[in-house]
Amino acid sequence: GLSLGNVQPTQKRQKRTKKPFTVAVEGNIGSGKSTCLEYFRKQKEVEVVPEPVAKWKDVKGNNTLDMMYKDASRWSLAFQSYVQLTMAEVHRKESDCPIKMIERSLYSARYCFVENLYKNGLMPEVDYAILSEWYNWIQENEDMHIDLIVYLQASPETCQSRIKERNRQEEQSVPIEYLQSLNSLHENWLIKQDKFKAPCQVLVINTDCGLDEMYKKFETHRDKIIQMNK
Ligand code: DCP
Repeated sequence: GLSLGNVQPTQKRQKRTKKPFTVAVEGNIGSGKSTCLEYFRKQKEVEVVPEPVAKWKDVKGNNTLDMMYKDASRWSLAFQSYVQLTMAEVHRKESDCPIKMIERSLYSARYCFVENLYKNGLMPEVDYAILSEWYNWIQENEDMHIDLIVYLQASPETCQSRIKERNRQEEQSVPIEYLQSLNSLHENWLIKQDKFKAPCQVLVINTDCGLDEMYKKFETHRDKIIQMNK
């Protein structure tokens, strides 16, 4: 039969020796996460792990991100289950740097994106139930620890204009309502913390501003983020 290996999850966790201070950068599509990561990549204490979006766009030649946007009811389970797998790998990745900075997390995939698809009737209930069970299993058996969330807070209008500007082909059909709904889910999770609780401290940075201003804000918060590791 199929061998699942005999290493128990707790043993796996103990084997993970290098535990960096882990920071997840969260925020709506177009909120400025890539810009934030780009800034922190220049800090010697920080190892940046970008989102595995290139993998999502090429699963044996299939662009699953595009497929999801074109036919969510059909493809969002395939897409989100692959997001979940590749994000679990990001969480598990060790680092030689004292600080590991990741783009998004398993939490936002579940609490914002999967939730959004289901709530808006774009994902069948059975798909939602299966993904949620997988998520719960990962949460119980894998290391999803994060120490700090940097929440880039931006209005849906700001996000929409950045999406238009950068012109990523898959996202051109994303309506403002989708961004509004994702924005509320981020706010509920990270600010109100009603249905889902944030797993750690949240640092909020508003990014309804130009690029120069954004870099200034990241600089202002840099020491705070790096100091927290001490
Ligand atoms: N995505 C999704 N479900 C997830 C994670 C991401 O549908 N669980 C989608 C949304 C975007 C694309 O993947 O179309 C990339 O999303 P991000 O918002 O994570 O990354 P961006 O590059 O858009 O972020 P930013 O503009 O803030 O740099």
